[in-house]
Formats: sequence, structure tokens, C-alpha cells
Amino acid sequence: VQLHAAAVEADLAGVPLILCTADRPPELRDVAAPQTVDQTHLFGRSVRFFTDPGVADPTQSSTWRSLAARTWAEATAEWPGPVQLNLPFREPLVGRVGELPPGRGDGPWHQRLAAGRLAPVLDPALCAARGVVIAGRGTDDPEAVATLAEDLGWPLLADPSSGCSGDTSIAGFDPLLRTGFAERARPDVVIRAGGMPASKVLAQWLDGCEHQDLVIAAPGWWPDPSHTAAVLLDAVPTVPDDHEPVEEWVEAWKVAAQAVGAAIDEELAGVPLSEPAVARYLTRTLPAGAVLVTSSSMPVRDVEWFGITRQDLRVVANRGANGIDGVVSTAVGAALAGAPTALLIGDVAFLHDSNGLLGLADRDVDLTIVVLDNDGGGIFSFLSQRTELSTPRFERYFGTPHGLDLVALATAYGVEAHRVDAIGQLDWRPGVRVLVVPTDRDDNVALHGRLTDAAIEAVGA
Ligand SMILES: Cc1ncc(C[n+]2csc(CCOP(=O)(O)OP(=O)(O)O)c2C)c(N)n1
Repeated sequence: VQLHAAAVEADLAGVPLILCTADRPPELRDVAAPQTVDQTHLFGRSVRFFTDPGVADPTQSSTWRSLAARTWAEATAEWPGPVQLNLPFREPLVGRVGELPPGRGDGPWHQRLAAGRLAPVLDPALCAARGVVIAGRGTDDPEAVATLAEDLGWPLLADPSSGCSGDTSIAGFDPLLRTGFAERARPDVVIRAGGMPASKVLAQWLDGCEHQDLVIAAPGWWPDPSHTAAVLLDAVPTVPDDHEPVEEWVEAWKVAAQAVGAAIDEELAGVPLSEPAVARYLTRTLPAGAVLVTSSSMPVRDVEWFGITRQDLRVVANRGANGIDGVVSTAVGAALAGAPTALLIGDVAFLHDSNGLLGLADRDVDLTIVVLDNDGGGIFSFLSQRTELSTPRFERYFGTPHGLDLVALATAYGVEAHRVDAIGQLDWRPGVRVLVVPTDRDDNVALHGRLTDAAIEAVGA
């Protein structure tokens, strides 16, 4: 049951995940035996495949490799996802590991012979249009998508967790699209890869312009929340060799984005430690090859809107169901892969999974957890209920302040923890640390407003 959140997330995010669920044997089911729940199809339609092969029977061992290989194949299919392998055990529950049945040489058990996905060549007239490429989570082949944008000479507006960045990347497209530039730069064609970035401004901008919408997604996935897709592609298309990009188009985007970036730097330099400044600083200063895990809600947005686009920084986020649960554990899992890892997380999400800190001090990982502590859910202060409700009601139902000392909490788990009062204290160093950055929810909304004003001043209303 505890695995359900992970199953939901992996389903929506297209992450291969094999859930092996230990179960009671059939004779103990439905007879009020202790600690026995119905695990059959426990995760409903969230899993790509469910199987319950029964209590292991050595006389059937010739089927085991096929079962394991099938489970793997179902999880790693074209649109990957979770599978549940329900495994009942009968007492005694201790024993010795036996011999596995022989494999098929060194190779895999099954070979999948598929026709493969053909990359179509785009129509020259379409390539000549004013277009943008948008990349979100679940982008299958981020390098090919970045190359497509470069070959077309179109700006690339990418959610950092898409892993997509290239010569035409437009960092900070959200603040840019809050300016008058948005009106002047309406596209005729949009090619989207994967899901949509977090930016509502981007979605509203697209809604407001007539354009042809092409969507690239793995077969079995349908990322089209706006119901506007006209062409669905299951592979990244290519551009005819003789296509000549219109340099002025992407140049105009780059110049405007640079002006907005400079305005943001200037505005942030003039204020004390802030949430957007931390997002910008981490994306700028983490070492090459680092992984930055971002939590819903504002960290994902602040990194998308105010982060620096870098090809040598991998950004990951649980953006399937956007859950704020399990995010500390996600970061620990990411750090176990060996790269220098940082987690940017709000205080509520941190508290939700503080048990993810258990045993962390003894792990051989490099993980810095930066907690933006605005004493509650900061995202809700951006919504209309902040002004429509009285402050006490808002705080009770949305703000949800907890008043806890997060440095003391992390210290109780044996993890080194500090309160940060200057941005330079976020500089990377190896080992495990929790750095708590105190911020204020109302000040944060006001600062986001001033950053928009600064962007407008830089490129026009
Ligand atoms: C498991 C789960 N429960 C509830 C929510 C709804 N929710 C979205 S953001 C949020 C508050 C997050 O607060 P915090 O982690 O402090 O980040 P901030 O909003 O300040 O960026 C909540 C409760 C969710 N996304 N996932």
C-alpha cells in the first residue's frame, strides 16, 4: 500500500519501476489472517502489467527466467512504467538461496524484434514558418529534440527536467513571456516533446495564439492536455538538408532572454536571500555533472523560470503527479547513483518525507539538501485565496505554518544541518548536509512581481 504513491508517479512520468510485493499464500487470503490485505491489482490502472505466479515451486523453475524477463520488458516498453510482481510466500520464511535455472548464454532471455520508429522528415513549408520547440518531462530523446530546434533555427523552451538544452535554448522563458515580447513573438507552428513545462504563462500564451501543434510522444502516451495536437509523432522528426533557418527569429528571442536575465540578476542582487535567488545560484554554481532534484511546487517553478540553462547539469523532479511526498527519498536515490547531488525543496515537502533522512549520515553519498523554509506552503500565496480569505482562514487551510526548527529536526537524524544567511553558504561541497534558508511567503510573492516588472522594463510591456 505504501508503494502506491511511487506507482502513480512512475505511471504518469513514464519511469520504469518493478514493484515486487511480498504476499501471504492463497490459503491465508480472505480468511481474516493477520496482516493480510488484498494485493491483487492493488495499484489499479497505474501499472502496465500485473502478475501473481503463486508460491515459488521448484518444479516450475524453468519458467522463472521468462517471468523475470517479461516483467522487465513490460516495465521498459516504449512508454515505460511500473509493473507489479506479486510474490506469495509460505512459512518457513527463512531458507537458503537455491540455484537459479540456467540462462540463455550471456544474452537476454527474450529478444524483442520491433520494426523501430521511423523519424519522419518535416515538410519544408512547415520548417519555414515561425515556430518554437517546447520540451517537457518524458521527452524521449532530449538530444535529438535540441538538435531539431537548432536545425530548424527555432527557440527551444524547455522544462529543465526534460534534459533538453542546446544552442537555441531560451532560459527564463516564463518571465520573458510575461512581457510585451510575448505578443510580438507569436508562433505559427509549435512542436512539443513530452509533457508541458510547469509555466502557466507558457500554456496561456499558446492558448492565445493560432498555431499548428505537433506533439512528439512515445506510443501509448497522449500528452495533450489542451486538446490541440494536430500531428502526433512517435519519433523526433528531422529537417530537410536544404532548410535555411531565419537567423533573426531565434536571435530576437536570445537577445530578449539575455536582457531579461540581466534584469533578474540586477533585481536579485538588491534583495536579501530569496527563493528565486537560491534557484538561480544553485543552477549556476553546482559542479559539472551534478544532479539537481527539484520539489513541487515553487522549487520546480523557480528553477524553470529563474535557473541558468546548462548542458552539464541534470535536473530531475517527480512531475508525474507533482506529489510533495517522498521527495527527500527521491534525492537520496538520485545521490546513490554517485554524482554530486543537490535537492531544492520547500519546508512542507521536506517535513512530509523527513524520514528519508534516516540512515543518510552513514551513506557514502554527496547530497546537499537546501530547504526553502517559508513556514508553510508558499505556492498558495500566489493564488486568489490569499486575498479572498481572511489571513487566519488562509493560514489554517492553505498556508499551514508548522513553526518547527528544521535544523534541529535534521540534526536529530544525525545529519549536519545549518541555517543559511548568505547565498555564498550554498556553495557546493561533498558530503551530506541540510541547509535551511529562511524566507517569507508574502515577500516571495512580492519579489516575483518585481522580477516580472524588471523583465517588462528590460524588453517592453
Ligand atoms: C502528496 C501531496 N499532497 C499534497 C499536495 C498539494 N500541495 C502542492 S504544493 C503544497 C505545499 C508545498 O509546500 P512546500 O513544500 O513548503 O513548498 P512551496 O509551496 O513553499 O514551494 C501542497 C500541500 C501535493 N502536491 N502532493
